[in-house]
Amino acid sequence: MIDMISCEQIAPKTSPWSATDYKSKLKPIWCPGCGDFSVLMAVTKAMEALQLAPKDLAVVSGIGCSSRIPAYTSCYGFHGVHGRSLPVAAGLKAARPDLTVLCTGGDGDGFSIGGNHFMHACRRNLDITYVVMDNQVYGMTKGQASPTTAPDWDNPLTPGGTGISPFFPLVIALAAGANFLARGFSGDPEGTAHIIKQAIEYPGFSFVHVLSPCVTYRPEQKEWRNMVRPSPVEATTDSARAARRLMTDDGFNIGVLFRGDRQPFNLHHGASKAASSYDFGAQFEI
Ligand SMILES: Cc1ncc(C[n+]2csc(CCOP(=O)(O)OP(=O)(O)O)c2C)c(N)n1
Ligand code: SF4
Ligand SMILES: [Mg+2]
Repeated sequence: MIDMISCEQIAPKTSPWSATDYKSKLKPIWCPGCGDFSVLMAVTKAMEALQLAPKDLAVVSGIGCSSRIPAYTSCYGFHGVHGRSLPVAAGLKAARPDLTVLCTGGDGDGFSIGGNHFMHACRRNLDITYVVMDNQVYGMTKGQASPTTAPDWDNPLTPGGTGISPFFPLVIALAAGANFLARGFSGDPEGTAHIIKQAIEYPGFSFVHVLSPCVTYRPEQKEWRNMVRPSPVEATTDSARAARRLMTDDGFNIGVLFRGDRQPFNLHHGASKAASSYDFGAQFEI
């Protein structure tokens, strides 16, 4: 189901904005202890740090527990179709380049059904920020393995594990052309907020991979708290160095990892009067 809401109705205040001003009146229905609560907090704290008026912000998502973020924020929101958040975000950015567009979702939404869109969003490099809450499982549909699930995760739906190598989102994003790469952890909402703020400020396609435990279907992920660490090295601007680091990374280094120098996609590239949607439509008039 697709919902579009008017932010003027629910965020009538003016600046200065607090993190609470960016929260909607809806109470999240996530399981107690779900990492997504902290990611929501990080998103609203990043918005506060940026002091962007809610009318200038849009949060777009697909389907999944993590994809409920637009319902819980008070800016423009679009809770759309499974795996299709990035095409919607791209279309919105193309039509309204003045808006800050944040796309949010899960590992199933973004890397499985939405995997092709993920690669091409990186390649296209529109000025969008994509925050993925990775819990290495399909939480909403009760615990199936996702593309980031380890091959030996033994559970009733895949006894003995899938036996399939996982997808490495940051490596794929780098190879496909994303301009800013970072990893966050839901257990550190302040740090994640700072990362999301930097990602929004950075030109081009920014990808923030957030480790966000699913306490219901992957309770062992509570251990991530003891496994994460700040990245031992500063973000690099060299894509070859970033590739080497990411290929040897164990998945628990937190921070900004890569800042690229690609120019964001020029929305006016090749645009001409003849190619405008008005004239295109006119070609089909009968
Ligand atoms: C086209 C389509 N296929 C499948 C589904 C069922 N479905 C809903 S959410 C989901 C997976 C969600 O996993 P993820 O994106 O990792 O989010 P999480 O719930 O873990 O946060 C699936 C398969 C759907 N809604 N639409
Ligand atoms: S099923 Fe998992 S991801 Fe979904 S709300 Fe519960 S803890 Fe969070
Ligand atoms: Mg998931």
